Amino acid sequence: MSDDTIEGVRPYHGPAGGWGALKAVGRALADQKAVVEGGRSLLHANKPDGFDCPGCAWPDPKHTASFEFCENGAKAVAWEATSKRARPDFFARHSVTELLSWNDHDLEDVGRLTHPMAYDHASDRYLPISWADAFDQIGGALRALESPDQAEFYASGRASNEAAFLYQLLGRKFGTNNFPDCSNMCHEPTSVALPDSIGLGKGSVTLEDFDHADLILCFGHNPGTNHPRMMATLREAARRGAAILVFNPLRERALERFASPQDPKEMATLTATPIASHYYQVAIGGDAALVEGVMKCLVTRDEEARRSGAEPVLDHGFIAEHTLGLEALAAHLAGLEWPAIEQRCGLERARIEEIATIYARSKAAILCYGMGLTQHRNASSSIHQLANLLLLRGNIGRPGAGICPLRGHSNVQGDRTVGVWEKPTEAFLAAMDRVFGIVSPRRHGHTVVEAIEAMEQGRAKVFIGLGGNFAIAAPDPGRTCAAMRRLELSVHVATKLNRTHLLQGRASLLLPCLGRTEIDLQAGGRQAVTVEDSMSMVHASRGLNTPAADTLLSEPAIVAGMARAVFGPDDPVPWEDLVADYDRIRALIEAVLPELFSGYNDRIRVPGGFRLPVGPSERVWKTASGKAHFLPLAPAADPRRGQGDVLLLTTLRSHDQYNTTIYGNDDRYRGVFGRRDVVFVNPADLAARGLKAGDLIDLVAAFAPSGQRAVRGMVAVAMDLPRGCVAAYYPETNALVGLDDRDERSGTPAYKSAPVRLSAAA
Ligand SMILES: Nc1nc2c(c(=O)[nH]1)N[C@H]1C(S)=C(S)[C@@H](COP(=O)(O)OP(=O)(O)OC[C@H]3O[C@@H](n4cnc5c(=O)[nH]c(N)nc54)[C@H](O)[C@@H]3O)O[C@H]1N2
Ligand SMILES: Nc1nc2c(c(=O)[nH]1)N[C@H]1C(S)=C(S)[C@@H](COP(=O)(O)OP(=O)(O)OC[C@H]3O[C@@H](n4cnc5c(=O)[nH]c(N)nc54)[C@H](O)[C@@H]3O)O[C@H]1N2
Ligand SMILES: [Mo]
Repeated sequence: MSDDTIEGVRPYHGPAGGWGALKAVGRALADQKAVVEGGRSLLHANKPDGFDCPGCAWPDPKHTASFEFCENGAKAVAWEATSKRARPDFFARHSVTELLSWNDHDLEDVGRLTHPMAYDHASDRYLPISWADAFDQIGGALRALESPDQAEFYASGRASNEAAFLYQLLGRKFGTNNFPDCSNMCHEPTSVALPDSIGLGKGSVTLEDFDHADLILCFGHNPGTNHPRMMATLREAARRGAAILVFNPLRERALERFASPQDPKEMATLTATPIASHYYQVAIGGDAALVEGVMKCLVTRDEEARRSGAEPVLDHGFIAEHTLGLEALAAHLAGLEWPAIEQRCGLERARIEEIATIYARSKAAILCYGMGLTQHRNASSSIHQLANLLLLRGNIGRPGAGICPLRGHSNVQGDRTVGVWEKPTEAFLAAMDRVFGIVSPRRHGHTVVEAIEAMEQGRAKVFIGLGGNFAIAAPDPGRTCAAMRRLELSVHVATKLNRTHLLQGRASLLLPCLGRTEIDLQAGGRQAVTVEDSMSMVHASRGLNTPAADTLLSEPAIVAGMARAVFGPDDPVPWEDLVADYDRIRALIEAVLPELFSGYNDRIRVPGGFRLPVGPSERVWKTASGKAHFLPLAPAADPRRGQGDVLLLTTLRSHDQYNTTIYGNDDRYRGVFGRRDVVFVNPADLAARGLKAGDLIDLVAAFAPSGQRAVRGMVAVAMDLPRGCVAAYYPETNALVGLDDRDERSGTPAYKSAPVRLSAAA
C-alpha cells in the first residue's frame, strides 16, 4: 500500500530497534540539552544504586550488570533531566490564555517548573507564591469545604510508595476516599476482575518465568514502544524457539521483528530476530470472542479425547483441586455459534482452531496483555476470559506459566498497594485506623470519570493532582475541561507545564516537585524512595542529578506541607519528621500492611529489593471460595457498536510520546514522520465512502447527540487493519471518547473502541 504522496508518510521497512533507536536517543538528549547529566543518568537507570526509570513498569533482570538499552526510557530520562526551565519570568511573559493556544509538546518543552506559582485573574498570569502561602491557601480551602467528599485527590502513577502513602493518609484523615487515579483509565479492569478469577488484581509471573515458557500470548500491547525492555525478554524467548502468538488489529513492527541494539552482530549485519511466530489481526474489541472460540475448541477436543481414551486437553487434576465453575463455562461455550464468534473477532474458525492446537501443545504458557484489552466496554469480563484460558490448562502458579498484565506508569501498581484507591478494603481501612487513631471514611470514593461528573455538577470543589495531566488524559475534553473550570481551587504538583494547569476556576496553584532522577536531600540526609513494578518487585530508587532548581520540594514534602496546613500544628502525625527520613514513612507502611512489607527498610537495602507475596504464584486463591473461578463472558453492553456505517476507533500511543507528553511528531515504526493528525484506515473502508488515502476527513462520535463530539480535518492514511477498525493518536482524538462510554465494572473509559463515523472533511 503506498502513501507516497502524503507528506511525512512513508513505509518503514526495517525492524524495530536497531540503529534507528540509537539515533533517536542521541537526538532526544541533544534536543533537551541533557547530554551530560542525562548521559550520566542513563547509565544508572534501573541499576541497584540508581533510580527507577520513569518510563515503564517492566521489571529489571536480576543481573543488572550490563547497561540495558531502552530508547524510550532514554527519552523519558532526557525529558526530565532537561536543562530547559519554566521560570517565573517565562510565566510573566505569557498569559494563560496565550499558553492555551500552544500545543501539548510546546507546553512541556518549556522545561522544568522551578517555583511555586499561583494564578492571578487580573493579569491572567501565574505569579510566584511562597511555599508557606501556597500551603496555607490549600489548608484554608480544604477546611472551608462543607464535606470532605467535595475534594478530589488525583494521582498519576509516578509517585513513589512514600509519597502515595502520605497522600492517602492526608485524604483519609481529611475524611474522603476520593482517590481517582490514572489506574482508573488504565488497568482498572485488571484490578477489579482478576480478584474474582484468581484472588489478586496483579500479575502472577516473574521475569524468570519467561525463561521457561514455551508459549507467550501477546494481547493488545505494543512493547517496542511502551515497554521496550520487554523486547529483550521476547527476543530471548523467540530465539529459544518459544512460540509467540500476537493478537493485535495493527501489525506492530516490534512484534514482527526486532534488532537488538545490544547485539553487535545484528547491528553490524543489519539483521533482526523475528518475534511473533503467528500474528492474528483480531478486530477491535474482538478479543473476548476470540478467546471464547479457542476455549470452545479446547473443551470440545477434551470431550472427544476422553471419549476416545486419548490424552485429555484440559488439566483435570488442577481443575478439580483448584477451581470452580467449569461446568457453567462449558455450557456457555457449547451454546455459542461459530459464525457469531467469527464475526465478532474477525478471524475464521480455522485460525482459531490453529490457536487452540498451539495452546494445547504447550507445556507452559504466559499470557501478556495491555491497553488493547482493558480500554473497552465489558473489559472486566474480557479479563475473566483471559484467566479462564490459562486456568483450563493449569497455566497459573507453576514455572513458565501465568498471567502478565503490562502496567503503565512506573509505580501505578505500588500506589494502589499503599492505599491510593477509591474502593479500599475494610482490612486496609481498619489497619489505617489502628495505626493512626483515625476513623477512615467507609463510603467508596470517586473514580476519574465520577470525579469529573462531580466537578461538573458542583459536588467537587477542590482538585489536587499529584502528577499527571488529568483533563487531557480523560475522555471528552469538552465536558472535562468545563468541569475543571468550575473548581474553587485546583492544585497541580508537577515537574512540567501541561494543559490541565491552564484550566482556570477560582484559584489554581502550580507546585514544582523533584523528579525521580534527582537527588532528594532532606534533614535526615539523602533519601531513597521505593516503587513496585508489574511483577510485584519492590525496590529502592535514588536520584543522582542535581535538582532542576533549589526551590523544588520532594513529593513527600509537598504532601506533608499540605497536611500540616490542613490539620494544624497540633496534629499528632509527625509530618516533618516523616519527611526528614523516609525510613519512618516506610515503617508506617509496614505497620499498616505487615503481611506485605515486613522488614521493609532492611529488604529494600538488598540490591534488587524483594517480591511482595503473590498468592496465585503459589496457587493460593484469595477468593470468596478459596478456589480460582471460571467465569463466563457477560453480554456486551452496547449492541450498536460497529453496526452499519459505524467504525470502531482505537486510540494509540505513537513511538514519540509518553501518554500526554509528546516528545516529538514521529511514529517511526508506523511510517509517520513530523505529524500526528492522521487516521489509519483500511483502504476498503475508505473506498466504501468514496474516499482514498491522503484525503482530508472528519471523525464524528457515532452516538453523541447532534454530532457535537468530532475531530475534523485529519488525513486518512491507508493501513492493513481489519475492516471496520480505525486507529488514531491519543490525546488528539479524546473528544471522540464519551465520558459515559466505559466498562461498567471498573469505570475505565472505552478509549480503544469509540464508535465513530468517517466522512470527507466538511
Ligand atoms: N514510551 C512510552 N511508554 C509507555 C507509555 C507511553 O505513552 N510511552 N505509557 C505507559 C502507560 S501509562 C501504559 S498504560 C502502557 C501502555 O502500553 P500499551 O498497552 O502497549 O498501549 P497502547 O499504545 O495504548 O497500545 C495498545 C496496543 O493495543 C492494540 N489494540 C488496540 N485495540 C485493540 C483491541 O481491541 N484488541 C487487541 N488485541 N489489541 C488492540 C494497539 O494496536 C496497540 O498495539 O505503556 C506505558 N509505557
Ligand atoms: N484516548 C486515550 N486516552 C487515554 C489513554 C489511551 O490509551 N487513549 N490511556 C490512559 C492511560 S493508560 C493513562 S495511565 C492516562 C495517563 O494519565 P496521566 O498519568 O494523568 O498523564 P501523563 O501524561 O502521564 O502525565 C504527564 C504529566 O505528569 C507530570 N509529571 C511527570 N513526571 C512527574 C513526577 O515525577 N511527579 C509529578 N508530580 N508529576 C510528574 C508532568 O507535569 C506531565 O505533564 O491516560 C489515559 N488516557
Ligand atoms: Mo496507563
